[in-house]
Amino acid sequence: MTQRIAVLGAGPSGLAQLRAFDAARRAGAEVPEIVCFEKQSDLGGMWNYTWRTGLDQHGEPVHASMYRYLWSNGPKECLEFADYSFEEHFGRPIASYPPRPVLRDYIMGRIERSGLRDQIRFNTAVHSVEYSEDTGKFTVTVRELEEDRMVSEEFDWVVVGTGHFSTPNAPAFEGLSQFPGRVLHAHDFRDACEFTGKDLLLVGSSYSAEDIGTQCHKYGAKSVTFSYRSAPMGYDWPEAFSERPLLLRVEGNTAHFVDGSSQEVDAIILCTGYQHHFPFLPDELTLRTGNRLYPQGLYKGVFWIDNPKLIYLGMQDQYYTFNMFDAQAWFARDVILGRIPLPDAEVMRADSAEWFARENATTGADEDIDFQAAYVRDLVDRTDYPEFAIEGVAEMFKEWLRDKQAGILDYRNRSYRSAITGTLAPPHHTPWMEAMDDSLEAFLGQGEAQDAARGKPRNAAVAAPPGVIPNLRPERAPVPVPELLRESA
Ligand code: FAD
Ligand code: NA7
Repeated sequence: MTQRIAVLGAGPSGLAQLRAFDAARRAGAEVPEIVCFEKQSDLGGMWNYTWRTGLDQHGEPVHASMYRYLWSNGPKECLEFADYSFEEHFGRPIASYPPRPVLRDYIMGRIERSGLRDQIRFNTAVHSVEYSEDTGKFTVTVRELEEDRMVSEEFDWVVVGTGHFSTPNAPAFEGLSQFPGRVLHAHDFRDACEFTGKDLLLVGSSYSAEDIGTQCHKYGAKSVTFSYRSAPMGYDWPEAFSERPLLLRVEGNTAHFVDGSSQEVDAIILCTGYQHHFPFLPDELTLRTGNRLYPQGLYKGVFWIDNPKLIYLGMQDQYYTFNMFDAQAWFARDVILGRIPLPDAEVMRADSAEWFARENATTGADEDIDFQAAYVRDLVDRTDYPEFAIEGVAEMFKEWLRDKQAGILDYRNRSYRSAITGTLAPPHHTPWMEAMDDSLEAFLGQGEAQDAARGKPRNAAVAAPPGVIPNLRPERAPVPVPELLRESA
């Protein structure tokens, strides 16, 4: 009898699983029946925007943590699918840092062109997964949201691709309940314009703090104060920004920090990260981990060692994203198809422990990047996922870190070379700080919409001499192309 696979979630991870099986089917393999359950009404996962916060119209938790005007926080060349380039999707090269709708379009394009939409049951929230030792099968119970009906089906395999940046980690601080301004977690942040003219306090010192802080500055916040627990971000911040140690308490509008300093603030945004949260899984199948590069309990970062018919995709902290999810999905596919045998539990545990120790031994971001590159390499080498320059991409990530150090408000104006097509991305028509319109049309257009928004003539992209990426800020000299990117041409 044909095996059945339940894929939970139609974000980049779940969709990678659909694409992996489709690639095998196109190559002549007989593949299992796949049903993908997605509680949203469309595919794209986190990359779908909604104005909603809290619970959705069906009473389900809103998944989205992305906000208006969000632009990719890393070069698109670092996440490009090895089997579907940006150039193939858009028909021409595009700039390295697209806004959210452009990346969503790219994610969706690969699935639409493969005709895989039919495998997804939208408006269907997974409510429970149970495993029977007797039958060796999972019972997946979903709520069909539009009909408000519970339905159960049996599956041989379950692939969890429900993401881990949706359930806030929201610590309490003394005095917050009396604070006269708005207090929210990054998960509920939607529109920087709400904070124009305000003094903001952002607790946290990672991606959300950095991105929400710089975005609020871009849209007119008066000041942005970051409060860190472990270490400041340490960028060369413009005057409107400051970094303070951890928030101690709030009295009225005054935020007090552990070093005795204080600051008047109008609103507080907790950029304190997320929890891995799987309310639909029983205890014995639940992954419990912090946001780290090698969560424990998983073989090759995907197979639940205690019951390897349960697969988790995308549960790692992420430098690599879409291409890593693909590498995982191809590996999972080949195990399911019987092409790759799984070793016994003890061997899986030892392998996992080795990777875990290796992650613990890394010091600093460059080594973390190399660690994740090695992990992706380990997976890609075991399947027929198209080869891509994984180590070259790692060097791009390091370059990206240096770009951010050089200018936290400028780094998105840089260009990178595709590891898939070899094309160097053209500069965007508008510097990021002046690009107020994040629509796909404005991004792919010639910059007229941005000119109108800025109310001034366009700072046209100047043709650069070979080997030089034009930097669109007029007051700065052109930036030399890093050696490593030129070499990979
Ligand atoms: P998700 O994209 O989160 O998708 C999970 C899917 O599962 C969703 O569609 C959800 O509706 C569905 N789901 C959840 N629970 C259920 C359920 N019970 N039943 C049915 N369906 C369910 N990555 C980058 O590469 N570049 C960036 O610039 C970037 N910026 C980010 C900014 C923010 C604010 C956040 C939060 C993340 C960002 N990321 C970025 C990381 C991003 O999460 C990944 O790119 C990617 O979306 C992860 O894919 P996923 O499929 O694992 O999870
Ligand atoms: P991260 O990267 O997990 O970072 C969480 C941050 O929150 C980090 O700076 C933590 O400090 C801080 N944190 C966590 N708990 C606390 C408490 N109790 N008090 C103070 N500070 C705390 O999450 P992000 O939301 O920034 O990024 C997640 C994804 O969203 C990412 O992929 C992005 O692209 C967007 P620490 O450094 O651990 O001391």
